[in-house]
Amino acid sequence: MSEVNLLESVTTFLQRSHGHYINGVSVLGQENEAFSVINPASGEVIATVNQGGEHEVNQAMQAASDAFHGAWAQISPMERGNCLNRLADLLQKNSEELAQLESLCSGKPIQLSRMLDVGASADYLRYFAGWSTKITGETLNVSLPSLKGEKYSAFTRREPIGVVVGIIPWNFSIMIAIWKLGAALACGCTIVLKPSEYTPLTILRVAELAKEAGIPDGVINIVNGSGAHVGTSLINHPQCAKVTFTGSVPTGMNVGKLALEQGLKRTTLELGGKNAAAFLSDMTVEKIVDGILEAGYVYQGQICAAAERFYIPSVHMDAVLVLLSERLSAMKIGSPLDESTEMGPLANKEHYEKILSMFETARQEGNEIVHGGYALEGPGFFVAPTVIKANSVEDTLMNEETFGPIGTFLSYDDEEELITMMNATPFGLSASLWTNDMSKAMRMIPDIKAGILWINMHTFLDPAVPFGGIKSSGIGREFGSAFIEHYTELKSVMMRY
Ligand code: TXE
Repeated sequence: MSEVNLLESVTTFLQRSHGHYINGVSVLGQENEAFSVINPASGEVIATVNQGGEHEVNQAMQAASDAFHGAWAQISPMERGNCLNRLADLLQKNSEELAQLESLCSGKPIQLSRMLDVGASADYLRYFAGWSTKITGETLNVSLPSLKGEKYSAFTRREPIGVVVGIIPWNFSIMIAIWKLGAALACGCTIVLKPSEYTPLTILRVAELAKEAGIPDGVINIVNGSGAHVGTSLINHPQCAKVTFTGSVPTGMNVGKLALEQGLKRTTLELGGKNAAAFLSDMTVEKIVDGILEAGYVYQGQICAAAERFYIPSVHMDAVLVLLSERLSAMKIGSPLDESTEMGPLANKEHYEKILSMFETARQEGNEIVHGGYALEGPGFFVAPTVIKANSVEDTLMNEETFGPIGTFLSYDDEEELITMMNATPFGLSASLWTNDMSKAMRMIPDIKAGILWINMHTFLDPAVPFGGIKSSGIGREFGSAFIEHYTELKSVMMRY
């Protein structure tokens, strides 16, 4: 396979002047400053995007509020679902254009962009579309005394929460935005999205498709700019009823604190962690290595649910590290636009520098770098996939999220001790347990502290299965039916008659 040819629509889109998407129109905004979008595979500027300011924030929030009370409130739940289904159709119709844009901006291998940012996004939209007609309350039995023959009845309603602010990271610039907007729109909310400064482009194109899908103006708005400025202004805005955020733990904590201070605004936080993958001794070395590659190295490890801590039975440790190093050496690292590429660059320069400093930390702490641990030559932000053998659970690489292609390994002998080690973290987004002994797995499931636990698999998400973290990895759940309570308020109605 070879490098894909860029579509003309991709080149034309990149050459346009970019800013924001407000009330159904692409606008450049009033600010003079622009920031550059850099292709992480080459380090070159591929587009510029205008920075937003108070004016754009106010316009977008007003448009979202008007649509919430107006056009979006007028249409039936069925039609809301139809809108999301039509947007899913258009994502699929424009699949290659969107996938190429995503790969150019984020360094994601093109096959993954096609499968996840476009293919899975369409599936998520269709899932949320189905929920739009199924959001219900309950009727309740009331036990109040009836002194003069009066009767009582009560019911609950799930009412859309209002204007949602969605703050998006750079790792899945289409898919995570779709998670937020699909959930919001299915529940009858409207949304203002703030993409990451590193990947501000793709969702602007999706917003244009949303208009083509018949989603009324103002229902989806996008304001580009920095987190500290535009992100904070959106959260502070009086018309913001809820914030949904995906990103790093420190930023998420600040966002959550600010939203609470600004009038207990509802908040969903999906943050990172230091996820564990543990293999029991009945697994073969080959199966363990297959599992490690699935859990830790897809998309350069830049997936919040990916594993970074690997626990291997001591009897298998040496053989696992040898085979894993062989498999990583054979991995094709290169252009994200080459269909045979298995690993691309890190998504941006700051992240690349952070990963290089993590290699340094591991060396300083006396960890053994079994494979990789260095930057690759040439332009772009490429590093070698890396395998580190830790000395103890205390080591930095066993505790701090790298968000890169770095697996840190520790051996164990005792399965009781294994669970204690897996849980010894302030985070709890995901974990995986790998064994052929399902009876043992079933007994261990309640003791492993994570929002999502995989058995013999890792990182796979499905719209029907709730996703979110415990402890410092977040608040709230996306998908399943769980998202509904985060995008609606529960109103109780009591009646005497
Ligand atoms: O993330 P941030 P950054 C990790 C990863 C990476 C590190 C930093 O380790 O190296 O975080 O990346 C917006 N108020 N993850 O700086 O800060 C910001 O503009 C409101 C893990 O990109 O979390 C962007 O849109 N918003 C992660 C979004 O928040 C603010 C995915 C995420 O930015 C803000 C990405 C503020 N004060 C990075 N400050 C995961 N676990 O999924 C920033 N933002």
